[in-house]
Amino acid sequence: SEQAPSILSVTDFSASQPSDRELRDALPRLHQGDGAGPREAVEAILAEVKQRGAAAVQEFSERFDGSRPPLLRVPQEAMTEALATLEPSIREALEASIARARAFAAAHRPQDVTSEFGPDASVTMRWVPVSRVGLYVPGGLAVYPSSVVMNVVPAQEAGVSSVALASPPARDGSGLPHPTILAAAELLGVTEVYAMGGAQAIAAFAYGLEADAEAGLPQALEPVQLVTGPGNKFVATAKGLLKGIVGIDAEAGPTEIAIIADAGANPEFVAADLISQAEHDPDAAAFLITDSAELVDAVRGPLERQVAATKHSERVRTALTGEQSGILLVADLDTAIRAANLYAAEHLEIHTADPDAVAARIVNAGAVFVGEYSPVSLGDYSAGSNHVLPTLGTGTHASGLNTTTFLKAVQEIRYGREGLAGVAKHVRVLSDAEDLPAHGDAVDVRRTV
Ligand code: HSO
Ligand code: ZN
Repeated sequence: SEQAPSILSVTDFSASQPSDRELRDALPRLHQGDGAGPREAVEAILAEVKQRGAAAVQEFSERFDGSRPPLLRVPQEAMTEALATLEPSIREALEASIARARAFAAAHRPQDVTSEFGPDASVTMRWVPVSRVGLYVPGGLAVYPSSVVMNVVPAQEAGVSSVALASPPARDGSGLPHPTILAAAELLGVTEVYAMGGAQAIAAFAYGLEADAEAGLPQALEPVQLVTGPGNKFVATAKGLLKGIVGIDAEAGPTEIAIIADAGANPEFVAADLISQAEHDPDAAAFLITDSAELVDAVRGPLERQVAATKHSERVRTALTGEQSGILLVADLDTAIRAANLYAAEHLEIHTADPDAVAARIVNAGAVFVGEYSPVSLGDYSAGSNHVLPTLGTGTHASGLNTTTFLKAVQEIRYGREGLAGVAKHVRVLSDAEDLPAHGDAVDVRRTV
């Protein structure tokens, strides 16, 4: 048989002190083709949905998802039925992850804060939830009821009053999203659910859809102000193109895991965790950073054995042999930490003798998993943290989905006659300096009456 390409090729910097530039160049990253993406196709879809509404959404579902949902709006009976027939152990597990996610999200509702600048002068920062949001839950290779939880819970804890959810029709002929998706939504009290996916779903959220009984849309879909949730290339491109009309969260790319491990790390754990995220997608990234040549050797056996035994072996092997995955061997933990910060992984695990000390020095990562008993898959489902996280290095400036994603900060200015008089001369001077004298006049007119 043909020789398979090797899993996780090694870049060896153990005998040198690489500069940031050298480290950055050595990071495993997927080099996307021409970068154009499906832009033209998506532009056409957006225009059609804008013009023809629900009927166009139905047609695109038929073309891309293989089934034309007779009902675009999922009827309440289907929601109730999905929850009633949900396997009890799945319900129990979902309820447990909802409870932790809710406690975590509730803790991050920011306080309104007022800054006083004298008896008659203050400014208040007031946090206001986005009025209406559209949450997208992908179909594709897997079914993600956990993503329903991760999107809905922080929106609810932020106080969003209107939550709509979209997910593509499953390929089971029902024309509805997968029953576990519906059950999770029902469990969370989200009743406005649409059987639609891809770019057409994002367009429907941004533009809204007029009621269309023939398309199974008895009431209009009102436009939303913010769309969140992961999706494929078409969804990401649509979000990018609609950014001016609707708010979006980060455009999530394929899953990434990086692990910083030292000589004391357990190679079985390291291998299992790299494989767990590689399971998502042939484009998923798995990156081991270590100062131990012994660990590089020790992880080989467990990797080969676990990859061969795992259910999605082929997908995992593709991900682990891809240019986006690899092992970086460095001289010391300082360099490992530097590499991790340059990489800015969606998920970073720390398997070292003092994981807290390493974690304290991590500044770029979507989420940090501290110590070898905090695997990423715990965070994917049940830790209480969110699993919608920045990928492709955007962890340098972006945050994972959280309560504040669904809030806006409105600044309230509250000055009285005296308070205004206290700064009037400065406004006058600055408005003249900018050659905008009417600005100063608007203050002075209040001093002369
Ligand atoms: N690791 C994925 C989330 C997920 N895993 C959902 C399992 N289900 C992206 O962070
Ligand atoms: Zn996962």
